[in-house]
Amino acid sequence: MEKFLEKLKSKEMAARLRIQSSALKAIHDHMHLFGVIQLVPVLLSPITDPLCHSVFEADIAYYGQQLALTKSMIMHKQISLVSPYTDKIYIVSPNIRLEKAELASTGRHLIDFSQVDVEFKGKGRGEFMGFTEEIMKHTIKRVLEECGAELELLRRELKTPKGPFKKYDSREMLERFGEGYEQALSFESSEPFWITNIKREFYDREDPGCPGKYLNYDLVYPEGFGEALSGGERDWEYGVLMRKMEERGQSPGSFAPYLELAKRGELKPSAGGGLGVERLVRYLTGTRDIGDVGLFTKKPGEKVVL
Ligand code: ASN
Repeated sequence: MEKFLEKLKSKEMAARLRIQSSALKAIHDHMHLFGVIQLVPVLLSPITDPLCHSVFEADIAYYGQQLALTKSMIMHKQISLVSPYTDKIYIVSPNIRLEKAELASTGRHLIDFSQVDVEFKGKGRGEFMGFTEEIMKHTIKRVLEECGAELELLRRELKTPKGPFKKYDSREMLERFGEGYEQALSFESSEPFWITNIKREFYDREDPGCPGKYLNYDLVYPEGFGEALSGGERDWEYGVLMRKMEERGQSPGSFAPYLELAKRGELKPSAGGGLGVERLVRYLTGTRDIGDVGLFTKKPGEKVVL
């Protein structure tokens, strides 16, 4: 409790919260300007993101039904675009991922965090990546304009990136730097950059003309701050989704309503991604430990105080 109170009452925490508030307002303004419709988050559902790494499950039994706490709204994003009248959506979405304790020391993992989750119907990765670069530049610019005193208090030197952000293929980077390529590149970069073509979840689109190539991307912060956003073009066809689930050993029964919509031809091509809110604040404020960026942050394996 002492440690929590000290964090809660600190000047630095107040400065970080003001910067977070300014950044979120800048993001909402940008979305509004481009006609992206805000949805409210889904916290509980029979389906959620399978994720490509293992976490403890967070399920709740309710009147004989098994419901999962949201790991990400990826499938709900695709489903919301079934409407012929909606083509661009976003949500500030809380996600629960009960990560293993080993991840506590990365400085960037929480078990309860929020992401700005975005999806555009009928768009490809080029358009989505361009939009993301603009929102990132606009947000940093706004924080610099509005939060000079707070940045100074935190001794953070922040610059608006010039862009366009560089793009690196994950396989080439793996050969050059080995498994830790993302972090190695992050440390040697001074502007945010993209990693493309990452083997990941069944919903990330595989290039039909080039099997094994993924039309997805991660946006990575410079100065060693690591991943900012992950996303991709999506697969939407029933047969393709079924094949990819099978390849990953995932049971179609766990995604039944989503697959039913795919089978009916209701899902549509789209591209999107999710920008982690706490990671954004971590970068903007130059805070190395993500546990310090918010009031109620929960790191993997640590006792939850509040
Ligand atoms: N939000 C991410 C996406 O749109 C998915 C995730 O967070 N796992 O691709």
